[in-house]
Amino acid sequence: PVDLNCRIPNNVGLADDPKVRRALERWQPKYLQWWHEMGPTEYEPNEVWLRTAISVDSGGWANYDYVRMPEYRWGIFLTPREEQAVIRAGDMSGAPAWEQVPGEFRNALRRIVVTQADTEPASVEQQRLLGRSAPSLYDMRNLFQVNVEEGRHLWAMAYLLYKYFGKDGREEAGELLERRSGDPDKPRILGAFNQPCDNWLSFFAFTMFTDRDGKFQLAALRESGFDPLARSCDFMLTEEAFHLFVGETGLARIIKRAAELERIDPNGDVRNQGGIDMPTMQRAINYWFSHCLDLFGGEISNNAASYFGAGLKGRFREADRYTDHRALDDFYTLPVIENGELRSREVPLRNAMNEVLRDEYVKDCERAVRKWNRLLEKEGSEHRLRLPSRRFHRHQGIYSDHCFNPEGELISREAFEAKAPQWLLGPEDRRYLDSIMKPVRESGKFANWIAPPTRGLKGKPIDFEYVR
Ligand code: BYC
Ligand code: FE
Ligand code: FE
Ligand code: FE
Repeated sequence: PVDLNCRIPNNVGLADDPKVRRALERWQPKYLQWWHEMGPTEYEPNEVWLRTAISVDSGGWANYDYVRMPEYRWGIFLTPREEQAVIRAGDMSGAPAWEQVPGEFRNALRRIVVTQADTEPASVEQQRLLGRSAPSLYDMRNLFQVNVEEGRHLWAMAYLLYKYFGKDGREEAGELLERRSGDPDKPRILGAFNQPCDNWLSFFAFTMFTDRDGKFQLAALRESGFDPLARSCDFMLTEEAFHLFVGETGLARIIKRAAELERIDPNGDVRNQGGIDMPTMQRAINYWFSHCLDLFGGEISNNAASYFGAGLKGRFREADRYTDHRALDDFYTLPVIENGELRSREVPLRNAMNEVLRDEYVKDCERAVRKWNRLLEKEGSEHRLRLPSRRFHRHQGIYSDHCFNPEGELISREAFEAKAPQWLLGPEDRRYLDSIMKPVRESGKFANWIAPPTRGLKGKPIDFEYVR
């Protein structure tokens, strides 16, 4: 049952857990202060048509209403317990899942929870000024929906820290509100969460590619043997689906509009018409996709092997798709660099678990790219988009000390530097994007560089006043 009358709406029985409830009630004003300083501050007075989780079953969950963001009721929701949850991966697979943190995995689990938690406020910080240049009220509302839900994901992880990790957990929960995206002295933990996301092309690429890392990491964690973490992540995934929708359809709408402008312009020059041309789109894809590949960690990783072995993380749909949950006998073949050349190498499967998850991620991204290319074809454009090789522009793992072109061929650093402006979103693109991203505030109107969506949200028309 969901307790909505509590200061913190929840289905974890906070009312009967005074110690944790009081601790979270002390954290709440600090969280709100952080939101006030680092969230979409300029829009605090506005009413936004937001969905709020009020129950964990599908019917009551999606409750839509006008809400001022600081009054959004950030709550703690876990998917209800299964009768007999079991450890789904690793050495102990099949044994009963843990309701408490096992001592021997305490540090590893805390680290996973803190890393997951840290990305949530980071993304709000990265996106805090985008309201100013929103291409429509519909898009502005979607931005804010994503922001408040990332805030709720932070609550989900803060709850785990307070409930299960004692004094360390309390300290970590405090620090989550102190690190800042991009701050050289106290940066966020993972690379992509310190990159600027200051225009709407980057916002849509971020929700397409970075939130999609979230989808796959959360999917790995929903297979965790630590049941409270598994059930938290399971519920977070239901919210994540909307973030991915925003990203994938946002990029599709830019592509559609670009194809229209290409037809209108006598020279097919999309920038001349104030749109976002496909070479710029390709650079945004290259930039965000490569940074997001880094979020899966090293290709060959002892951390990954021990997380899997201990049952802290599973593979994508571990319980449904695999029969051998120990993964002790198999190998994974991947290209490594030896003596300046790419060579195949076999590594024990457990050590390649980051790469196994990255494979699922890449497949999902490829599906979206195929869809965009069908759209380009349908709209009569000759342009086609593609994902760069997973070796291109990496900052983590075995490829990060070498340079590769988007086709994945080893090249010299000089050759890479010389081509980087053609391959990656850069200062010239940012200047151009800033110049076209003028806010549009009239209901039902859209900036020139993006097509309207095919329909509004939750039965509302496209010209509904999503923010007022
Ligand atoms: N940046 O063995 P390795 C989301 C570190 S997104 C900086 O290769 P491992 C969301 C690593 O910590 C989902 N450092 O990697 C999306 C280690 O450090 P130490 C977030 C990095 O540990 C949008 C060293 O490099 N969730 O929810 O197997 C909006 C070697 O590590 C990076 C999670 O990440 C990097 N990219 O895997 C809002 C799930 N990559 O030991 C939200 C929890 C690696 O040398 N996290 N390092 O100090 C994990 O499971 C793991 O930490 C990782 C890394 C998969 C990220
Ligand atoms: Fe999230
Ligand atoms: Fe998300
Ligand atoms: Fe770089």
